[in-house]
Amino acid sequence: MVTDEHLDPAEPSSAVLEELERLCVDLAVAAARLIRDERPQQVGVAATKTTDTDVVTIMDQRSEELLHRLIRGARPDDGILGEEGADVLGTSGLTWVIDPIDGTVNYLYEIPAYAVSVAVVTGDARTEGGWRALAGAVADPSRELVHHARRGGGAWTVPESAPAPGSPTRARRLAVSTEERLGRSLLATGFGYDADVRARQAEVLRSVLPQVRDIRRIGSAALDLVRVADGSVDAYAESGLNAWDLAAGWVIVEEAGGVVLGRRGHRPGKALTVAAGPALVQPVQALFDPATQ
Ligand code: LIP
Repeated sequence: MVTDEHLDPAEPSSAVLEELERLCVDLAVAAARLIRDERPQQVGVAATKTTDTDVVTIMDQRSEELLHRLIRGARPDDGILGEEGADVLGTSGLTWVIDPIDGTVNYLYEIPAYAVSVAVVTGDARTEGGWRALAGAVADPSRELVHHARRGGGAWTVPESAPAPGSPTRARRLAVSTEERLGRSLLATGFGYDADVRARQAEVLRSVLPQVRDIRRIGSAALDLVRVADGSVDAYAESGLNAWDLAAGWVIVEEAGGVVLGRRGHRPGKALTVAAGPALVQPVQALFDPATQ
């Protein structure tokens, strides 16, 4: 099993972490402005991926191109891994893991719940369980907010127009909900694009629904994780996530006092990702993890 010690051979100094966090914020805000301010009247589907409903828009592509260019300019030795195909092997040991639009279906339908997720990770970003995020930012263009964290620095929300990390006046520090009772918990979740996977996820929800207050399907995993971090949902669980869906949100949840788990004995990822406050996270894991049933 990969442990955190294996993933952190040499943790960067706090000054470097702060610089990386600041860059995460700047990059996420730049892409957020692009997809909001240059959104065409008709967005249109540029391509499909795993299924006919797993779409890529021209703005996913433009956003990833922008992030790619800015990262190459600022940190030429780092790697890049992006949802729409960016794949650069770096030499520094750091990799930028980017989702240029998380919540693409919401973006396509003009539902204001989509995000840009930017994280910088150590370890092997291409191997599930092989990496650990050092800093991350999730920009929410519809609300003109950016949520961000770095290891040891707390989790924060700032307005897009004043995104300097630690800005004393306008930053809001995030903290997970203190709800401990499963039956009172508002649980965010999401579904994959594949019909068979969705059928299995619906089956799991049959047993979950009677045991929680209610569920929410927001449509952006990155925003679901931010909602756990700011306490506006109590927990989140989903299977099928990729590194770019969860890298930034994971560090934000942990810095807000939460815990992110996978299936029992595994790191978070495709099989399962669960996020909640410390008292709630294992009960929620048990609802979704067949290994605990
Ligand atoms: C999507 C998520 C959504 C999840 C989907 C998908 P995309 O990302 O964030 O919440 O349920 O399975 O992964 O495709 O919009 O970047």
